[in-house]
Amino acid sequence: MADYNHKHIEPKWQAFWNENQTFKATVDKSKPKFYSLDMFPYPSGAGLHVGHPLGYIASDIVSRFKRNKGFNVLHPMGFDAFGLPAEQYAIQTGQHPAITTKENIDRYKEQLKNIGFSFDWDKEIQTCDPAYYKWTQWIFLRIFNSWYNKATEKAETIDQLVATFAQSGNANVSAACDEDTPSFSADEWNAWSEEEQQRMLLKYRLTYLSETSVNWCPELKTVLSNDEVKDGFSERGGHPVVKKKMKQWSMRITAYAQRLLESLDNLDWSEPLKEMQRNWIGKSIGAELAFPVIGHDLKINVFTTRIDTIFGVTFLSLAPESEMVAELTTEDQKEAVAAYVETAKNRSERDRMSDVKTISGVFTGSYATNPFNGTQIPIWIADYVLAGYGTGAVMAVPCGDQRDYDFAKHFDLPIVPVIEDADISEKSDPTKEGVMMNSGFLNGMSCKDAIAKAIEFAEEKGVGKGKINFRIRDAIFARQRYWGEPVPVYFKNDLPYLVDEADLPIILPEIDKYLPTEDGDPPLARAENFNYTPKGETEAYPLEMSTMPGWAGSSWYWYRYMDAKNDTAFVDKDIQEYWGNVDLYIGGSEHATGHLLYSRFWNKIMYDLGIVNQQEPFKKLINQGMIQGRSNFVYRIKGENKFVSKGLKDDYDTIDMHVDVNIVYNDELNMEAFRKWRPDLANAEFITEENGKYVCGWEVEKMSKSKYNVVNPDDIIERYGADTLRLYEMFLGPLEQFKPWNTNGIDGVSKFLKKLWRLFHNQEGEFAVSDEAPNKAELKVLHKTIKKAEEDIERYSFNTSVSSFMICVNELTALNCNNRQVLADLVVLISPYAPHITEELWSLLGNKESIVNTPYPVLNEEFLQEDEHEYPIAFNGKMRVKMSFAVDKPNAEIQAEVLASKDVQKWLEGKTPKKVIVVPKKIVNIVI
Ligand code: ANZ
Repeated sequence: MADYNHKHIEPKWQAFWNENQTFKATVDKSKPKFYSLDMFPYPSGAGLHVGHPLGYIASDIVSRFKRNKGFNVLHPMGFDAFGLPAEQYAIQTGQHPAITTKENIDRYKEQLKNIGFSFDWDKEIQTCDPAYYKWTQWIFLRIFNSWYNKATEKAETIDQLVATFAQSGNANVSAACDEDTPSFSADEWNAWSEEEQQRMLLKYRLTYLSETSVNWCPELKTVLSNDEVKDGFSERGGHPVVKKKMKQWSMRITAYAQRLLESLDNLDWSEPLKEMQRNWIGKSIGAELAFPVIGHDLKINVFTTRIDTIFGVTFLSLAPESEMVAELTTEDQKEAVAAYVETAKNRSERDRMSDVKTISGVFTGSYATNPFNGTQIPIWIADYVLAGYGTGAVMAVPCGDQRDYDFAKHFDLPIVPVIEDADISEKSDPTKEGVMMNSGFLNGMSCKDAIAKAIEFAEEKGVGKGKINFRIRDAIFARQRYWGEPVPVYFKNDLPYLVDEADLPIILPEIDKYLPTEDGDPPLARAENFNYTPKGETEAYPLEMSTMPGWAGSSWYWYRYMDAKNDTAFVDKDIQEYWGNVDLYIGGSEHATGHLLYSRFWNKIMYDLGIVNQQEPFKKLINQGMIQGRSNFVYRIKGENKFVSKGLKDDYDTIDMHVDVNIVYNDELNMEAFRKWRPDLANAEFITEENGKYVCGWEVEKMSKSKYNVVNPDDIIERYGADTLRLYEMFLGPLEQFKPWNTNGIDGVSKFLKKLWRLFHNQEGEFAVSDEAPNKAELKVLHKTIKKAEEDIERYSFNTSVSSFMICVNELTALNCNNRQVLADLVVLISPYAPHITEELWSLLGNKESIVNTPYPVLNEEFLQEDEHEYPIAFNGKMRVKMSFAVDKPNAEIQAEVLASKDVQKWLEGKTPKKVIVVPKKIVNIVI
């Protein structure tokens, strides 16, 4: 064996790991555990590009490192396999989404395996597998059977609640429940029919059916969650989204708003990510105030963070969706209101909010009274008021709020100044603003005091109270689509009931077409006999026709990995106890307010119900930055099939054209390959640089097919090997940063591995290491690298480790080091990064066991110590000269040598020093 040949080494060790089940993770209480998790991928049809494995490589390095450090590591991989793209493809081609999904998964697995990850494939999960979604359904049963007790601040079972209702009604129950929940006594409860009781319980359950206003995407024929909608269009596909009322499953995440917010503080996540969740949860401290409507037995409640501005209120505004609109609209305003509401309805909330240019609204014709000073104020309907926030009504203070101000200006409504120095260009912040003026009894106070005083007054008068509001809404838990988990619910008299646990899973039925029915029912309505006959009954009832949303399967998957094949529990209790929570989670920040919030939510419910033992699932989380594409360009002379090299393009009238980066090497175009790239280029001509080369331009852009800048890891592996790919991805820059994929530097990494290989081989290419004791210089280089590598990994700084390996190999090469002991430690250090070549070298060193479980080299600081120290020599405290001495040289000898030195003599100018002070390993001070 001579040269380093990745094609020989890599498949060999991958097969070895596979056969020996090297990465199988089983509970072993004699070792500390480490759970290293990647956000599992949705297997798309395009396969992996080099951006996808970035996070996986980082977590793999940590996982392998932790094994070397003596940890029992769980490092699994699986697939988030339900989802829209496979279903869209099914609609177009008729191919069952299960088939497409399987093909895509197979492709992903092959690609992942080529990269040499230390995954325990025995633990693989696929969310679309009935053996998996049985437990997603099982968790749904648990959630349906729970309610949130505000008194104990946790979820409890519905049975407990039912017992309380039977005994004392709901007077003493403090629950997170629907706003319209009435009070009832035990007698009333007990007198109700089973059906009436069930209907009432729906108002309490943590998952419930209710009429909600949803984001409906007519093109995708489904409801989308807020984070799936961007500027009024679906995130996937960019189709228009409209508001629609629909009976939907929701999950009561609002019950957990405060806890989700509080426990963020203790998580080791990046601050920006935590901030995104905080904003999404959106806690607002303010007050609710009631404005009586003149001539009606009706009050308009508003939520305000600035009750202190109450004397500046000049109108009220309602959301166009408000149920009060009809009642408040006077005869002569009817037409105008109807016309306005009709247009507003078709604009999404986001559009209405973000569109600052068009101010629209309409007067209802009615008036309300300011509860503080009795003034009459008109009631308007306004675009900028959201139905779903606060009370859906705003007390408008044009002098304090920009949107109120713009609205007042537009419709010529009065503006009463009540705050001195108010800055209305920004959303009001009570701590920043000036002093109250012309504001009744609040006059002259600071805003903060005025708020406290006004709330006190409102509470005394019974017109309002202090209130905390959250921006977060309950999460819709349904999709009117086929490719998702069936919801384990059937309907009897229009009321939902749970399927018996013993009958899970409810299997996704076969259907003829993956489209809604003619009547607009979801695709599952096409299934024959999609019914359920409860035990002891003969009648079959229809099952729920919507499926679960994309976030269901991913909201608990990390537990399933621990015990992926268990068919009697979602995870065995002891196993779950052992692996605990995830020690390191790596994934994209695009999941900040979706997956990462929903999984914390489910985890908290399961924790409350005693199903899991951790409050928070992901202790440490890192968002890897995206790898951007590095596009290449050629320059076509306008109207011709002629292309000019970059250096000459300014002499011609050209247009830029993206060219496939795979036929460009170090920015030099492969002209032959270019002619073969597309039929219309077969006769392309080139105007090259003087050296005959065609040089391309480049630019950093998103990696995408349309820009021809997608790099497939398979190609890199074929050419350079997986070890080079892994090292190179890390070498590109800090993990969390966005950075372009620039193949130009990959040769350097590939050369490094060849150099490493050569350390173990002689000139003839034979394996040759020496068994002599290592010398000091070699040990110093090694231990310097141990120190750096370990510190870097603990800080997740992988790029700096790679460069320290490069320096180390260069220094050992310069020292002609082929010492067995030094090289053995070195390969262990590099093995988490480049696992194949290091396994090979490890076995060449004569080891029979895999390098994977070899203890990590131990740092010995002694080898790092400098032999010499450079002393600054100071004269009366001023540094003048520097001299080096062995660190163990006695002070007297140092003093003698210093005084004898020519340079020192010069500075002494013939004087005799009064005193010479030697501070060992620090400084020599001469007093003259
Ligand atoms: C009077 C006022 C005066 C307000 C002032 C602000 C400044 P955050 O902090 O986001 O919670 N608001 C309340 N409900 C609304 C709704 N459904 N749609 C649109 N705006 C709404 O914002 C709370 C403030 O946003 C509230 O305080 C209210 O305007 C407005 F100088 O009341 B404020």
